[in-house]
Amino acid sequence: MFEVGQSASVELEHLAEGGSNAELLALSGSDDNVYTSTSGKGLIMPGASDSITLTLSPEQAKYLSVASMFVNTNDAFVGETGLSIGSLASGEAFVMNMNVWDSGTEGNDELAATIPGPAGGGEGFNANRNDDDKVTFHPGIVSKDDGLATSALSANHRFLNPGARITITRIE
Ligand SMILES: [Ca+2]
Ligand SMILES: [Ca+2]
Repeated sequence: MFEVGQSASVELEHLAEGGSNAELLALSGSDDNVYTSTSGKGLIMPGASDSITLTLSPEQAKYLSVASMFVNTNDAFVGETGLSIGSLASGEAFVMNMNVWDSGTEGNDELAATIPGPAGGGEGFNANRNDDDKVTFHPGIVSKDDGLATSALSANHRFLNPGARITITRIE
């Protein structure tokens, strides 16, 4: 789904900037490397969780990638790419913390006009790339409380890595 230090795909740009997963999900119909795809139920609030069940053959689908926009940021997302799941035994579970990544497709200006979601209500995806065009660790946000006067964000929008925890359980 992504490679650290490389350009994000346009599909990932849609997710990171605007929260749309439709473009990534559509790859299972057009990209031979994507066996299947599915969506969560929607917004996951801090401390909350979601559960998704996938039916697949371990011979055909040995790797799992997962990503979600980090709301109230320019282009942050949380996720992991290419998690090896082919050797999980029935009943076995795998837990890991997931990093917050900067998709590198939009500068972290924190302006209301460029941040969709409740804090900004601004633009989601646009096709321009005015950041370093590399997926990197997200440096976090500054916020208006910490000196960025033009920021639409306040101290309670700040975050630290990791951004989420995933548990993968093979159930049969
Ligand atoms: Ca960025
Ligand atoms: Ca963009």
